Amino acid sequence: MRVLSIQSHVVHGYVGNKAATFPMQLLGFDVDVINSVQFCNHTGYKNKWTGDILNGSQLDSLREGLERNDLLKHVQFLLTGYIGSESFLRAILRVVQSLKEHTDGFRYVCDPVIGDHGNFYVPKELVEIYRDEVIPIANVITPNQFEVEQLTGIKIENLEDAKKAIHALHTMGPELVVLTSIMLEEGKISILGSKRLDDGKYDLYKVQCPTIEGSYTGTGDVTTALILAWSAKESDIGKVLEKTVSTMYKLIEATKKESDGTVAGKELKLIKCKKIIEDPPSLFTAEKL
Ligand code: PLP
Ligand code: PXL
Repeated sequence: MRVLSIQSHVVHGYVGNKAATFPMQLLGFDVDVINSVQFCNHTGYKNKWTGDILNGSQLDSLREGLERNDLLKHVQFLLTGYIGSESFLRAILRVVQSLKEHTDGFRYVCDPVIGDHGNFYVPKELVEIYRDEVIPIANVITPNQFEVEQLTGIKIENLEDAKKAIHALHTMGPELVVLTSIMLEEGKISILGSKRLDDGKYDLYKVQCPTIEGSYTGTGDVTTALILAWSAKESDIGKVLEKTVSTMYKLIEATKKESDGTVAGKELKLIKCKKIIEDPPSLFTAEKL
């Protein structure tokens, strides 16, 4: 199973491809990697960052080279995360188009990164492009609460709102919709996963786990990589959520335990958690809704 992953590279630390590649490799995937940026570290460090950004035409050039050497024909999955510009997002659309032509059964797993907790990480113009052009050709999407609200216009205050938003997202195209980190109850985080069945109905599951105090960077990137990997191996969406959430919980717990409170000290302890990623413990049970 081969994935093409188009995300950030950081020299130090674990976000983007540095966070997503290792878990997918551990779970048995070959990962072809395009680095959309190369920064010294993630953008949350106090002395900022240095490095370069790939533009849309440079991505086109890599795609053309891969096409010429017939290297897209074995790529079953495309994974995209944080994308910072309209031109790069449009070049991704051309990659999806090409992969659809080269591989039968190809799946596009899209984390529509827009922002979190009311803050935009990307130019607002990208919301419309995600909604109208990207989500309709994605098979799997993993938005967080803020992203769902931006994409659907539905504010999520309870489970009924979440169900309405999931329905709206399925209607746009994707067969698997995973809402990562929805706040439905104080002190708990809910992850909802919904798969469209052949009869047009949805199989919907919820997993809840306690929130771990503090904020960690790259968690969303690992989450989407795990959803990609486990949903390729498991058809039961409840099991996919259980394995993903259990892995994330242990990973964040281990990171917090080792952290000295500095930004560098809060980098995800991915390597230390190798065995957990490969064989997650059963910590949480998915509830069928
Ligand atoms: N924390 C836990 C325990 C999770 O299971 C998940 C996603 O599954 C997240 C956090 C997601 O984090 P983020 O809010 O960065 O998407
Ligand atoms: O985790 C998302 C992400 C991706 N890429 C870069 C980042 C971050 C988060 O800070 O800095 C470069």
